Amino acid sequence: CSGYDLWMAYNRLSGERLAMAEDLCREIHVYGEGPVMANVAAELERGFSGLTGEKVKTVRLINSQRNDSTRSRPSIIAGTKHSLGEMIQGTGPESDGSVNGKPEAFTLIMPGNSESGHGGESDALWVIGEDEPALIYGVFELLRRITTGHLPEPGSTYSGSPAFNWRMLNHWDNFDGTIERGYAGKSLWKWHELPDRVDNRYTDYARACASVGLNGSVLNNVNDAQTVLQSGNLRKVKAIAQVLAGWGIRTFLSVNFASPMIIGGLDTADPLDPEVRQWWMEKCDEIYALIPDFGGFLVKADSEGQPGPFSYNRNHAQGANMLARALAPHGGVLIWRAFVYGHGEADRAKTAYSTFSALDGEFDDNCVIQIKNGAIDFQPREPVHPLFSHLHSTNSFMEFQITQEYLGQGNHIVYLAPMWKEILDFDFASGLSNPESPSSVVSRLTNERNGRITGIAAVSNIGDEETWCGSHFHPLNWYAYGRLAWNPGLSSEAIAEEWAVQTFGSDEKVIDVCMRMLLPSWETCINYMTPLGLHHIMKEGHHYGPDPGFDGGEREDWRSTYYHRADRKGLGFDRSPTGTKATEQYPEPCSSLFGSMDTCPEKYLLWFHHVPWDRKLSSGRTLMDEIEERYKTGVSGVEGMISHWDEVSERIDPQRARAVREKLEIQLADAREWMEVCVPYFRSFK
Ligand code: BDP
Repeated sequence: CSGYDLWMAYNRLSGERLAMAEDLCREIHVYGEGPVMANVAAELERGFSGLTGEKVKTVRLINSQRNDSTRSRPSIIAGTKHSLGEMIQGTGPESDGSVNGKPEAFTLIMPGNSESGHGGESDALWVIGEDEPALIYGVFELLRRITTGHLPEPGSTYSGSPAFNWRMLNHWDNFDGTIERGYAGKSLWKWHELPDRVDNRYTDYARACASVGLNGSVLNNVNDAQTVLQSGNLRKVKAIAQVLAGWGIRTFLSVNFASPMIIGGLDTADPLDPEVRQWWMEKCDEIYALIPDFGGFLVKADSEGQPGPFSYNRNHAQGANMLARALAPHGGVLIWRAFVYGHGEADRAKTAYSTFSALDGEFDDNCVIQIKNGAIDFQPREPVHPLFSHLHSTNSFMEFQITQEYLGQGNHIVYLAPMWKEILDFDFASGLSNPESPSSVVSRLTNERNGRITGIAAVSNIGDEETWCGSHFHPLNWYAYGRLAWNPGLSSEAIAEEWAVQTFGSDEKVIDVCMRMLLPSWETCINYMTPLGLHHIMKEGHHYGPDPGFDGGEREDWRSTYYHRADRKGLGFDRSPTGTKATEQYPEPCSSLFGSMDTCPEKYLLWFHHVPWDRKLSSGRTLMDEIEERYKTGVSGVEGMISHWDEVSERIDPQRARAVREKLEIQLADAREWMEVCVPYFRSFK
């Protein structure tokens, strides 16, 4: 197995699951026409052919103007509310097929049992989509449930709809084919071949995204957007957008704020300049004429050297609104990143909050502020970004990073769903994990009051390697991100298990080992890299491997020593009221909880406090001894992953077994290096 098929391998089932799949695919009718419907029919055919091991030939795409001569006894009927029309009012199953009117919502209606007395189409399994994307999600849900053995009960109805309106991948792909922070080969997008040659891989990418419910894709890097809006490039974008649209995915672009100067020949990019506004309006007209379902723009402005409104003495709201107004007539969304720092704050962690909380309420309705999960930069663990507690009148998206820039990149197997859930479930009203609370991050982000736009984004880990993401296990994080974006209530366990069954098959021993490797892997990584709230002590620039002593380079806030602040007295960054007061950016009770060394959760201790070396922690050990213990635990965690894998490697095809073993060996060597570098380094201060 090369890994190319990801979690859509559709391996032949056995036993009861096989019998069920065979029964279900007897005759499949898909009602509708057009590219999405054709894709739905093709996926059902592909899925059932794989799952049953026999070529399924009975998938028929039926024009909505139903011709009675085609009447037979289908086993699956799939369509949208619109394409099924009258069929779901009365003549079909007892349910009216209502999918609660929400966009992208689907319903699966299971056939009744044989005694139910229904004949004809009532014996069919119905997949009904509120709209075309919904039908795609319904079909993938069905295929997933058959594969994992979780079909709803006979006669029951199951409905699904997404928690967030926008579920996006952000690609940091450059036009020269490289990927910023990409660890899985080159970019998927072959710009030099487009638009004439449209690689098949775009379709498989879109299928994979759609299978987990993703519906937006930003094609290019926020740092490589100077020329994307040139007309020739837009025609290339259109070719990709057409493929993605067939799977319910809208295309977005990262744009450079100075585009009117770089490609438009103007001498300013001032957001209040009429010519600049006009330029953007015309550019948007051009884009939408080519790509009518274009999603919108993502902008990194006044951050790490990217141009922005500051050059003209304008603020972020003025910059964002100008672009939003050019997109608004077409229904486009403007996503503006909150990743800003380096404008005179003593603590980098505080900048985004101070900048954007002051502008709450000033952004247009089609603007969104996209905020990284933590206030620094995708560290192995960060406390939640305080800005999520504060934007009351501004749309905001969560930004996660799937690509493991700071977590061992393409080499370390680290399952990230537990990290994302820790952030999403965080409750500002208690400082604990409580997703149900109205003040939890997830409640705040998904609350649709006043027609807000809701969404979640993540920086992709996808490249053109055979496994797509760097190893056979790395696609799990793409999968898990999509599943959580659809339903943040899913557990990390459930997601890992369904991924493993779809990827490796249903051998219980293999699944059990995958779970034992994956579930603790994030804590293991934190232990061998940055325990107890340490952060940003990686090697400079590429961020792989330890360099806690790094004290050079151009910026103070890129140095390891800036973050850990080790000295004779202790270790950690004092962000409490005796330090930079970053803890005061959190609402109570979090502000007090984090602000005191006595109440601060140990996982964030060195993030918020400068802690004396001899302070006793909850284990009874001193800070220094606890640090050493954590690094050791991290290393033995990886040793454990290897011995688990060895238990089942013979039950897995040799190619994948070997490839995973090799990655684990690298991970172990790296974990040891982290321990061997960091423990003596920190001890040297005592
Ligand atoms: C940092 C990356 C850098 C990105 C930046 C960003 O090191 O490559 O450009 O984030 O998010 O994590 O813009």
